[in-house]
Parts: sequence; C-alpha cells; structure tokens
Amino acid sequence: MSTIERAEVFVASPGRTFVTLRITTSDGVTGLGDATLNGRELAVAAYLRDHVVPLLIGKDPARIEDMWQYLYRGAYWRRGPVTMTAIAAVDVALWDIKGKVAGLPVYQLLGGRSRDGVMVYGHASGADVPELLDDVARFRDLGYQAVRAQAAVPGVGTYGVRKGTRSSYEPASTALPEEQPWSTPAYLDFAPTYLAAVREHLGFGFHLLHDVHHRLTPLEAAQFGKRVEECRLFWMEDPTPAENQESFRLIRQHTTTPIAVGEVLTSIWDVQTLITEQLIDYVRTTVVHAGGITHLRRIFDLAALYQVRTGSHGATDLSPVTLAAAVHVDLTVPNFGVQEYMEHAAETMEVFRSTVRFDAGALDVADDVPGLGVEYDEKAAAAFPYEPKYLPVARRLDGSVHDW
Ligand code: EZ4
Ligand code: CO
Repeated sequence: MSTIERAEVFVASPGRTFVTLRITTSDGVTGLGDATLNGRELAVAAYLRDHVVPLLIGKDPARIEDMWQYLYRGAYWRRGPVTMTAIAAVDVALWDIKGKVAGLPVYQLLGGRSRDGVMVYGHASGADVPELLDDVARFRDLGYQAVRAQAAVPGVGTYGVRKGTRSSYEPASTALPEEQPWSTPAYLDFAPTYLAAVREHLGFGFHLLHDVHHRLTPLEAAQFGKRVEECRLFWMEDPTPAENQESFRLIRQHTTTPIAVGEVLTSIWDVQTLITEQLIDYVRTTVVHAGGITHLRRIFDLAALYQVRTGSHGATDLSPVTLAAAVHVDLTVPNFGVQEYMEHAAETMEVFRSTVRFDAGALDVADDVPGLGVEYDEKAAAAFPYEPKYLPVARRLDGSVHDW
C-alpha cells in the first residue's frame, strides 16, 4: 500500500501571500492543496504544521472521504475558517494525488464534464463612473460574458476598486490594516446610479454583477435590490452579514434581484437555511474555505435540490491551486452558475505553474493532464519571502467600525 510519507507547508508572498500544502506518497506522487486565509495566513499554516501533518504520516492517501471525516469529526472543534481551510488543503491534495495515480484529470473522478468550459466573471471598477464604464467595456473586449461593477463612492469608500494600473485591488499594500471611511446613505444614493449607467451605455448583452460586501441591514438591502431591479443584475452579492441566515427572508419578500452569498461561510451547516428555504439564488462557498472538494460537492448537491446554483468565490487570495480545483468541480456539477475570476499576478504564476486556461470568457483545463494540473515551484517561491498584509477595515463617518 502506498502511504503518505511527507506533508510540507509552504508560506510565500509571490505578489501576495499563499499557504500551500504539498503531500508526497511513498510512491513519490505529490499532491497540492491551497491553505490560504487572507490576512490570517499563519494561523492555518500552524494548524496544519502543528496539528494535522503529524496525523497524515503513514496514512493511506486513497481514503479521501475517511480522512475528511477524521479531520472534521475527529477534531471535536468544528467549522470555522481556520479549521475548514486546513481540512480543505489536505482534501484537495489527496484528490490531486488520486488523479495522478489514476492518470486522469480530477474532473473525470468527479463524474466527468457537464459542460465545455466554466463561465467566469471579471472585476471591473472605477474611481468614478466614466472610469467604471471604460473598465466594464474593457472586460467585454477581453471576451468576458459576465462582469462585476464597483465604483468608489464619492467622498467615501473605495472598497473593491482597483488602484492605479494593478490588475487587482488587493492585497492591501500596508503592513497594518488601512482604515477606509464608509457611509451607507452615500453608498445607497450612488451605487444604483452607476449600475444603471452601465446598462444605459453598454446594454444588456452581458451579465452584470455587484458586490455589496456585507454592508447593509436587511431593510437597506431590500431597498437596494428593488432600486436596481431594472438593471437585471445576475446577482447582488453579500447584501448583509451572512451570520444571520434569517435576514434573507426579509430581503426576499421585497425584491426579485437575485442574491449570492457565502464566500465567508465554511460549511454546509452555514448555508443550510439559506439553501433549504430558497433564500438565495447562488451559493459562493469555495473549495479552499469550505472543506475542500469533498465538502463543497455536498453543499452544491444540497443546493441543486433547491435550484440554487453555484458561484464560487475566486478572488486573487485564492491560489492557482484553488482556482484549478474550482474549475474541475465547476466543469462537473449540474447546477453550475458562474465562477469568480481575477487574474493572478505574474509573480504568482512564476511559483504556481498552472494548466488552467482562459478563453472567450470561460476557464478550462486540459483533458490529458492528470490531477489538478498545477505544480508548485519551491525554488521560484524562495525569491518571495512572507510579507504580512491585511485587508482594510471600514469605519463609519462617526469613527465606529463597520462590516467588511
Ligand atoms: O474581498 O477575497 O467577491 N469577492 C470578494 C473578494 C474578497 C476577498 C477577501 O479575502 O469579495 O475580493
Ligand atoms: Co465578495
């Protein structure tokens, strides 16, 4: 029997910080898992190194389901982003190994293709409305069929807005969290107007998305959803903090704007009410933060019963390993909706050699590459030592902390 011989945890900052788990079997097969938790990276690295790696050595890498149950139920302490990200890293690495042993891409092990490619949405943003319109048009020119639009609220917030020529608005460039001002009334006045401007100038021939980033109360979210109904959004994302699954009942009663939730949720229990009461239209849980391929598929299957579609989180804090795993899952599930996609920095791609390809607004993987199709270049990573970075924190105009 092949056994797990080695499990290494790498922390590096090629463009931004990533934590990567590499498992090696006694037959010399390697598998990769992403263990990155934005702004809290070392907590997961320690959870893996100190508490999980010793449990892996000598175990059978083929028993993916049993390993998942062992790490989840066996730990006593359940759920939460640190635990679920660590379990995800092990789970994804074992799927990668299983694929390589079988000589098959992971999507084949999951039941094979349901579709030819995975539709993605890109992140358009602007410091003002004209800049946003240009940016949405740029994504359309690049072939995107779905675009998220965020503009800086005048005099207030810039969350979700790219800085300068960087390809993404993350990571924060400061070693300590930047503090950004926030005003809900200013946002509610402004955001519907720029979404309407996008439709007015660029039409309805593509999917338009918007991320509210947990900043509203249920009633404010209902008001927002109603105001933007004529824009026919693909979704309004994270209108309220999702710890309160019940909030969505109120939003639902008032608006037909579709709702997407779940990038910060980590288990099937965290989305159970949202799904079984059909309070959302898209579930945004991901491979890396929701316990890996094994657990994410359970969430997606539950969602399928209630006509909730998938829309996995895929910002640049999710490493190319997660992006590849997401594409393998997305290719197979019957209830796929859309996949978030932000291009990784060139430095990131020097370290993670990925076979995931973008074409005509969709991602795909090669049919003849076994496993996930990503390799980690340790030597290249050595040039990018760990640098601590934080997401910004939002404060209301009276100085009190707001939801991020
Ligand atoms: O702010 O990934 O929809 N995408 C997002 C992201 C999140 C970051 C947090 O780590 O909301 O950009
Ligand atoms: Co989001």
